[in-house]
Amino acid sequence: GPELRFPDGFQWGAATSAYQIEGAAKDDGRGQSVWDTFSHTPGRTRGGDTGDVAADHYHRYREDLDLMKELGLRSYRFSIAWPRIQADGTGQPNQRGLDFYRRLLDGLHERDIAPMATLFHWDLPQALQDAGGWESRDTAHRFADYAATVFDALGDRVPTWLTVNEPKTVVQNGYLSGHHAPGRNDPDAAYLVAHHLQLGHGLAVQALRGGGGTGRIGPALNLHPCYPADDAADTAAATRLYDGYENRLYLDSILKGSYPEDVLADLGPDSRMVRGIRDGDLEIISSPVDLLAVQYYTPIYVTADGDQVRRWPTSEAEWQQLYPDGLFDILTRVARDYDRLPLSITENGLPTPDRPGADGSVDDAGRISFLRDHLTVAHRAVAAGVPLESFHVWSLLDNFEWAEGYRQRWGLVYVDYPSQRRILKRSAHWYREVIAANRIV
Ligand code: GCO
Repeated sequence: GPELRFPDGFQWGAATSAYQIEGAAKDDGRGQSVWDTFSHTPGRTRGGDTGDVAADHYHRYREDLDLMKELGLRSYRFSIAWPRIQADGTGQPNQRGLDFYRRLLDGLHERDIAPMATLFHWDLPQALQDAGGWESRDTAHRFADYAATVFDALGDRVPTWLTVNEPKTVVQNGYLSGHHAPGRNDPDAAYLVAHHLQLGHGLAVQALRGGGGTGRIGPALNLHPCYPADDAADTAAATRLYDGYENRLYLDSILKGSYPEDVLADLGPDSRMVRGIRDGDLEIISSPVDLLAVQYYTPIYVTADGDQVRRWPTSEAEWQQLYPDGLFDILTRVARDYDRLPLSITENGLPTPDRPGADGSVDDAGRISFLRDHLTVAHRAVAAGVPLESFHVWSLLDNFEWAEGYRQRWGLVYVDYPSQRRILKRSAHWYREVIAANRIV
């Protein structure tokens, strides 16, 4: 077939997040986060798993940096744990927490790997949750203060910042289904939280610009292309509204400065969200960004009743249907509808039932074919003119998969948790070849 070569300088990467890999939950003055509380609450995570130790990356980051180098990564996306920087979410920064990220950043620079730092990947300081969490408008201001602190301390070392990771997941999993922290089941609160997360995003963008930061900044959104399950007119209408809640509620506000009318009408004027929008908020939320980070895992098929149905085979994560073309649809759509902003794919990946074989190797053929299929689609999008700069596999390492605990393995690198030994899976060896060749192999 044709050579699927990527543009020169394409940023091949892998992604992680702090609570999922760091462990060291009490080290160096780290405060408690909502995920510590949640995972330590009986019944919340599979097998009672917590992030207390995780992949022990806080202590093993040098070894992990060497693994990244071995893979040939050009970009590494990680997150900064707010409770390491401000144990209670406010006030003077904790120098030891900042020092950890400074050491990590130095290690990346020594290895010529570009850092991409996420400011918030769900580990809200528990003290802020106790004061209302993202239901409280003040949390958005606390987030901007924290962001400004991090920009001051680490800005010379970070070329690209991401603000809030997947605000939608906090809304849907944290406040609708409740299977993520803080474990709430309150639709009216959920959409107020959506507004405040986006307000926090916009205030953080302003903090970077206001502080004279030179780095680029943007949001990290998990986008779900929504398709009608049949040809009926009702199904088309239901799919359109579903798309509003999944995609436009975040894209239109951040990139166009307005919330989608259909979603606002559906929420109604008495909803806490609609009542919580103040004059000027949408100007803040739509402060100009430098890039859009897209995370793609699955499409959604919608029925006339506005329910989801399964149409394609699912992965070990039962919410994930395997449909690579959805990535093409979402990339071309955002490139078309949102001013051709530079795009990064900051997460894409698959859980597989990995186990070392008799010779100690881990043969994750399913992950290789998943990534090959999605990269083929990404390549097609680039050929169609989509300004795509980077691709980050979720994830570098096996890690704490939130409510699923450690059983689901998403890494290119296998982690044997009892010994904390790392093993490059077959997909890691394959990805190294892709990066070296700058094309799909
Ligand atoms: C995210 C993701 C990751 C997950 C991955 C697999 O939102 O950034 O939830 O943290 O581990 O998506 O589910």
